[in-house]
Amino acid sequence: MGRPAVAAARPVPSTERIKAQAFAAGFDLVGIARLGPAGTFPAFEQWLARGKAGEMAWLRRDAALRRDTRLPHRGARSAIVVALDYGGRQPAGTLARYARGRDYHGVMKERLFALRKWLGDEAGRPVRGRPYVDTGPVLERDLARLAGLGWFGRNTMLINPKRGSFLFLGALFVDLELEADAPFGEEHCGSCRRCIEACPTSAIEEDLVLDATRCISYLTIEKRGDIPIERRPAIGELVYGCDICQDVCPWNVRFASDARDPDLTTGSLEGTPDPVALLRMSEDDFTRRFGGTAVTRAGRQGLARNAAVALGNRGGPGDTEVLAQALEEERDPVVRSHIAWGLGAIRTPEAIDALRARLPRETNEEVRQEIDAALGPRSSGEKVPGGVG
Ligand code: B12
Ligand code: SF4
Ligand code: SF4
Repeated sequence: MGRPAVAAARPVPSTERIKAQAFAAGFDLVGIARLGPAGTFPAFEQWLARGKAGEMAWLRRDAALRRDTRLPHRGARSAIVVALDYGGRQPAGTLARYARGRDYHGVMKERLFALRKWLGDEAGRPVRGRPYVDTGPVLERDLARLAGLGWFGRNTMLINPKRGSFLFLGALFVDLELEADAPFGEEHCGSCRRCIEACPTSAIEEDLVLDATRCISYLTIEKRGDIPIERRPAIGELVYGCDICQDVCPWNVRFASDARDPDLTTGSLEGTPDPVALLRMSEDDFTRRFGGTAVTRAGRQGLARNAAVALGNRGGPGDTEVLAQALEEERDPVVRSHIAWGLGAIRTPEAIDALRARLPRETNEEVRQEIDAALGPRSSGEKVPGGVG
């Protein structure tokens, strides 16, 4: 009996070939970074300490591992850092562009696993390593800058001078010593402050700090349970995520491209889904419609809650009736609370009648308080965005 043939180890492919393979796999930018201390970790620690992460406890749990990119995956030496352009030129809508296609985590990881296999085949030995796409304790923008892919804009986005910022970032960590690219050393925001001025919730502070607790992306995606009342008016009609600080950025105005990647665009969701349909969705409807997309992160409760806020802010013809009916029929108290708020925001005599009619029948204490507040005098909100991005 002969022993199975073992492929002889060969030299690792050159960085030029690795990059060509990554481009062939569908990535739009590729750079190589040597793993080591993350330069912006002190900024991340301060951001956490100042409470800017809100309730994103998962960021705190493994915070220390973000200090140095050698920590998350033992034995890794280099990262092949990639960006995938998801098409900033798609029309603006109430559903952020990044979430309209198939979930990018899966798309990018599949490609990075294929790249690892190709590396192993080429080198004649298995290459150890793992892909990171928003899924591990890695400061991905820090790593992308280190790999030469772009600079940190004032809106904190990683901006590439030829593609703008409508990019997903990811990295394949490998146990190979690869020749690293030069870090991106320039900064091209200059005196521009358009993102700061356009942000409807004033979430962008000076010095590249983003207060996530004010950011519509956090409020509509990451925040569980209630959205703080004082934040609801400024969310406008957005139902999932926010692209405003990228839409106004001159680098996107100039360089954003059409959505081209078939893995992301096939069967993609409409940019402005009907909030009435979102509010009325059952769990099964939600899974059928949003399964396999990034929208699953908010869950049915989160999306229906956001739709109630959007309807309250829109206050269009028929919205009072929709909310009044939902106040009676909705079973989830978190969603019901936001429906009550929506009626209070619309404030027509019919909306007030619906709230008054519900109050004696409402058994949930939190919802009762929302109805009381909605019936009371309106508190002044923040400025409301005129459009949807
Ligand atoms: C938590 C998180 C959020 C939070 C907080 C965002 C934030 N800006 O902090 C919320 C929910 C608000 C969010 C929103 C969005 N996110 Co997000 N998010 C993340 C996540 C998981 C961690 C980010 C983090 O560590 N934040 C902490 C702060 C301190 O770091 P940072 O914002 O990245 O800031 C960097 C620089 O600006 C700089 N910096 C910050 N402060 C300072 C201070 C000084 C002095 C200096 C020198 C530098 C500096 O250093 C940081 C890099 O280490 C990353 C994935 C990852 N693992 O990295 C995705 C990620 C950043 N998100 C992404 C996307 C697409 C979005 C949205 C566009 C989605 C949407 N349309 O709604 C918005 C954009 C909002 C915005 N303007 O940032 C992409 C960004 C791609 C890119 N081109 O930059 C990432 C990389 C996911 C991915 N793999 O593609 N996100
Ligand atoms: S994503 Fe929207 S809310 Fe968040 S910082 Fe940008 S403009 Fe402001
Ligand atoms: S809008 Fe202006 S300040 Fe903001 S990230 Fe873009 S170039 Fe920088």
